[in-house]
Amino acid sequence: MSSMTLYNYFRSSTSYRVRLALNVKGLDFEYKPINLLKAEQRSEAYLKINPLGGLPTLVHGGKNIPESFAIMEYLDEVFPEPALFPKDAYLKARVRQVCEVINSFMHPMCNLKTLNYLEKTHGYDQAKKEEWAGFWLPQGLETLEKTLQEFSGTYSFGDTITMADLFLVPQLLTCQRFKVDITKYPTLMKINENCKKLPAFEKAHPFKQIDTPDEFKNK
Ligand SMILES: N[C@@H](CCC(=O)N[C@@H](CS)C(=O)NCC(=O)O)C(=O)O
Repeated sequence: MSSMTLYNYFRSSTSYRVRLALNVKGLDFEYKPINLLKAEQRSEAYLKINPLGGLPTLVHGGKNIPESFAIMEYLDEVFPEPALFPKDAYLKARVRQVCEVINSFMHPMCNLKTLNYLEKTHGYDQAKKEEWAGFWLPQGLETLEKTLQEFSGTYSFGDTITMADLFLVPQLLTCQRFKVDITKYPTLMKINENCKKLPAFEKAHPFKQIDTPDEFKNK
């Protein structure tokens, strides 16, 4: 049995990021599904390992690590090959910038707890949620497009996969889910298409997981 367990959910973009990091590094892990729609992330047992009730959490050698970015940096330190950051300090900072735009600005806007709050407190239906997403997410996409026009090659930073790609691809799928038009961003589209061809990305895709409902399989 693998010494790593990932508590995650097929469609969670933060879970998808970590699956990508594990696959890129060729690491085996046990997949523990936590169903967000059944609020399993707020069960007493899960809150013991992740007090904020967010996915994913990695358990490695009996120690748990919540927060996707913390998990991915940990994996990069413990399993350094292939490296997820460039060696150059400036480029490394710009890779982190991309990750942060996604992690701190874009992801929280359409997180389940944010949308649940809007629904319960302000009566948002699906159309209003899409309008909300359509206001916030393009601001992040424009920033990413401008940034990656400067740095991209085949992938976000030149021709080597970095942490930036592992954040970008899942976030673009979330944008599509909320009907945000990603075709307006040619650099992001190019990177997305190139990444999606890689086996590590194919394997991590939300529609290919053990907890993927039948309606999403083989799409
Ligand atoms: N910053 C955290 C966010 C974790 C998070 O909230 N993940 C979402 C899934 S993408 C979640 O579990 N949401 C549950 C909820 O909002 O109740 C991370 O990167 O791990």
